[in-house]
Amino acid sequence: SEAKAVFSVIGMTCSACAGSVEKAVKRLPGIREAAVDVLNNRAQVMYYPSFVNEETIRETIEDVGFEATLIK
Ligand code: 9UX
Repeated sequence: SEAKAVFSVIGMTCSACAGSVEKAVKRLPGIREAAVDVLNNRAQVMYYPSFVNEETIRETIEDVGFEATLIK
């Protein structure tokens, strides 16, 4: 089954920032889709909980250089 997580992502100032977050998240195992909205500071991720969890996704966003908080 599939789950959805929404993160607040602070510090993205351009669409290339959003692109690097999307790319990093999509490289994780168990990700179905990642969509990053730079204007609203949001990242929405559809994932398979058997393979990856919200904290791993959150830490991956932080590793790219942005502050990420799970909001949903
Ligand atoms: Mo360009 Mo966005 O260096 O922070 S990727 S501004």
